[in-house]
Amino acid sequence: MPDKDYFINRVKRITDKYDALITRKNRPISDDNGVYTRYENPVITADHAPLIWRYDFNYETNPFFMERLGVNAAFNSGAIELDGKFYLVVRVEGNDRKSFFAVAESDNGIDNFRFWDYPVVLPDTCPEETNVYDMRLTKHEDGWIYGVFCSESKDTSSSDLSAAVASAGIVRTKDLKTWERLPNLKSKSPQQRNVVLHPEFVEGKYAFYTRPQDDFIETGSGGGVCFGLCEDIENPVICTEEKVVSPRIYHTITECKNGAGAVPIKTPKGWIHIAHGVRNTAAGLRYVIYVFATDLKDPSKLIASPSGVFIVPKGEERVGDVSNVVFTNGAIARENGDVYIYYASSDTRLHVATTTIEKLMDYTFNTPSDPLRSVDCVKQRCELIEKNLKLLEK
Ligand code: M1P
Repeated sequence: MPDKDYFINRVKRITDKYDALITRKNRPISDDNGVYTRYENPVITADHAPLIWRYDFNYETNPFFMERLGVNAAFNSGAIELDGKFYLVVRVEGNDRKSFFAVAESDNGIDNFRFWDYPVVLPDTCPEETNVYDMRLTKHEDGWIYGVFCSESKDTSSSDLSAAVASAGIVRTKDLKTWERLPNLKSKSPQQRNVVLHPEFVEGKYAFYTRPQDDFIETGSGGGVCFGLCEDIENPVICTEEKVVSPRIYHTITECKNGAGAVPIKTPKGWIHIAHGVRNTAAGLRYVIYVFATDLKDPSKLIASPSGVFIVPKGEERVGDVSNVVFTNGAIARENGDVYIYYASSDTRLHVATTTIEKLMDYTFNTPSDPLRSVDCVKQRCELIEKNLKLLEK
């Protein structure tokens, strides 16, 4: 057994390192696209998980000061602003592969995020549920904050050990501390993931963006991000046809699948959605973030679809537990027009990109849409070049 000094030194060294990490300043890095700003450091990593979650601080039972319950990753986060503070409900994945939710808060939204002492304790009302992840936080006009997340269970009807079923779990809270669990959302689709609750009533009903899928991984006949209404949030059933809002399209970034991301942001011109699209490649699936807009009065109606990618994995973001992935399930739009987009890279860590409503609207409504064929894309680009050459010749 090591002597007490060894233990004390290790506790000090690890605590100092942790304190330095969570008080580190984050600096903007220049982004030439003019749409948003990226930052030097991730805002949350596995190393941000509090030491009291991971180490046993008792010399008698942990003389080597070993990590007992490690954290493997901290990524896809719901986001909300409450009383001027930034809160994330982070997907934390233990070394045991099970994910759970934990609240982290920051004063400025770009650095110094600190986890609360305890993770979120969800009411255990769903005995078959094995895993939970990717909570979207909706400040609903009914006065509640809803969390809609993926509730994953083993598919007991299959002989495949890995077969699983995804459905949309729903919780609600007023303070992010006490959570009430509601029944999982029912829809006609065998599985659902990436479900988002719209913040306003539509036709007097709760409105959900859904992502019907035939299988746990493959969306199959699921046509893309859909929209459906629900009469009673305490007995949540999609009672309308799930209408496709943002479709999967051949040879685009949504060909393989797509899914709603952050809760849509209300702007004077329409609801702006920051979503993810997936294509297949020889190196596996590539997840990128894209944007679309829907009508203010009828959020099931697509009104703008800027071409191509909005955020792609760059540099170190490209590598992680599931490489070549960026994914978002949370953004904060402040009263002053500032927007904070929380996106995770490669299912490993969480970043922020900042922009403004004005820039987001300009991007969304003035970026041309995808003409879908190379020949037309070249035509589109030549038109831009021609206009620019004329201007620059003057
Ligand atoms: O691994 C990438 C992402 O895969 C899933 O997204 P989708 O359902 O669109 O395939 C989610 O499990 C997400 O958590 C994950 O980041």
